[in-house]
Amino acid sequence: MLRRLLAAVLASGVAFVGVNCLQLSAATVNVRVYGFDFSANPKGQPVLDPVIDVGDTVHWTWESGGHNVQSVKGSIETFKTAVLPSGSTYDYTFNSAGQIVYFCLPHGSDLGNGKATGMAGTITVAYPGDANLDFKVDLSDFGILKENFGTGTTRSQGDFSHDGKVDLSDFGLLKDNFGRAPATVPEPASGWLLALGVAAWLVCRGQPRCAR
Ligand SMILES: [Cu+2]
Repeated sequence: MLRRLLAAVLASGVAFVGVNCLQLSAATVNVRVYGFDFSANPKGQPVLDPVIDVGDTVHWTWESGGHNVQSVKGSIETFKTAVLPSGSTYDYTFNSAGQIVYFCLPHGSDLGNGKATGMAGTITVAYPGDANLDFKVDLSDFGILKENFGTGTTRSQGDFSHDGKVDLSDFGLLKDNFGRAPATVPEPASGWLLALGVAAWLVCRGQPRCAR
């Protein structure tokens, strides 16, 4: 009896893993260049460094002149502009997951250790499904999605489709990206792990004593 139940749950878990959902299309994210800051928020609001998905483009707009953007030495993405006047724009598409630090040469400096000081910013580039921003999509991300399923509203809670909800479409994106990690990060994850995680979740649902 127990074995039958387990088989049924596993089957439903695997079927659930098979859910096919929307593909995330690449987005363009705005960053303003002004004063001595780079910010995804408009001027007057708190300075915000954006979190984007792999494949997204950052569109910098110079709201004041005399600045440039350039990545620090050793960055996984390399870009550099001239010092540009107000009204200029620059686009760069980020295809590698990780944290990219950049700065303005006239008003900041490269510290040489992957960090920058003065007028500097970061672009955090993550795979869809990477809720905790460790640049891997694994069971810990599934755990976060599970905790916030139906209630979460933000990317860090599992809203990978950017629709303000944590739902099946987000699970689909996590599933499609499961196991992704930069080449330097060993990642033993496989679809099997996710299937087992989902099966455990389904077994747990409706059982108040089960640790979620
Ligand atoms: Cu500057």
